[in-house]
Amino acid sequence: MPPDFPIDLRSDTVTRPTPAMREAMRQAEVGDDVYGEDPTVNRLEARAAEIFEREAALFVPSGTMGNQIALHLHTRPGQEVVCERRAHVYDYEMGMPAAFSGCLMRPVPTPDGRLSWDFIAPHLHLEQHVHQARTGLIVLENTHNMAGGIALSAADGDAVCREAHALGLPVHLDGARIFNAAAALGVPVARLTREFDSVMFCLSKGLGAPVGSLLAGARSWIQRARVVRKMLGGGMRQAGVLAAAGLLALEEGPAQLAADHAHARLLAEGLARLPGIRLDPPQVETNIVIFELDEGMDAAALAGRLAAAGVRCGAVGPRALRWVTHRDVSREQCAAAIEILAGLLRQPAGARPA
Ligand code: TLP
Repeated sequence: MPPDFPIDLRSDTVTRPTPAMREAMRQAEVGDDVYGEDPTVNRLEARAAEIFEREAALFVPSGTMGNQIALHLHTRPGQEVVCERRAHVYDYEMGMPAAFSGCLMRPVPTPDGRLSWDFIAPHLHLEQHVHQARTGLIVLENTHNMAGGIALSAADGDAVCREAHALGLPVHLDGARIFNAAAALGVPVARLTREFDSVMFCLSKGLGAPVGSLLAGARSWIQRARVVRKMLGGGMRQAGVLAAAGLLALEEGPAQLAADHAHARLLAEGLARLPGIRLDPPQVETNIVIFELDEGMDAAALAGRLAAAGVRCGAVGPRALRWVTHRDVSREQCAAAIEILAGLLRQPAGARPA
């Protein structure tokens, strides 16, 4: 049977709610969450806090809002936030650290996205210098999206938190895909995130919910986060219809991720065999495959040709493409995506298929 088209590898955010999620949404008990009266939201927040072994959690509309609430609470205007050079908080959150929290980002380059203490330490400003902004926060990302979905181990996270805390610096985790890291490493999310001051994770990526992320942390910190969520217009009223899907994503989503990771490995192995493409398959640890094109090739143009042939993906650099696996792409679709790309690479860029 031919695979379904289009094959959408743009992101794991493109999944549609399952029939079970739709049914749970239909049946969801709701109330006004701004008054704390939505029983389904309250259940989701309690369950997230339990899974992450934290005092409390807060349902937010998006990962971006969750990260920016955390940044706002951990910093003061005029401070710096240290992150890895390709971090989502730096490149993809609309300048909100500056716009909303008055902070400057201090992006730190690393060869592979692993922001260890040795990379961080030279960029810290601990004293209030007359010329330099003081460091207010460190942000790690796990998995690291634009570093090819690499998973940071519990030891990696613990080490940064230990050193930062010894200097009185908080550390926030952008754990949009922390369940992918947990699946890849075989370690529970509570263990991977234990030492961080706050954690954001998304229900709306590999776990398959239509909307939503959570912040987890200490009870008093989450109470303050609730206030900042309202400032940002994130008070969602009868959000139980969304939380109902989120609860299913939280309970049943993680089991799906091993298949997504196997599909990403299949893609990586297929891509590595194609001419003009550079990628080291063992570097693909989770559901994100980023690959480089040889000199003279144009990623945006190739993405356009792929889309015309039924494979949707994004250019993440002038010569880099990102393919992301998720519950709505099958093994057959992954195999077909490789075949389609192989066919395009055999044709000169301007040629039309017969
Ligand atoms: N990432 C999206 C795009 O914004 C790039 C994607 O398609 O991967 N942290 C990380 C590590 C993320 O990858 C994302 C989304 C977010 C935060 C923000 O989540 P949302 O989209 O819910 O605001």
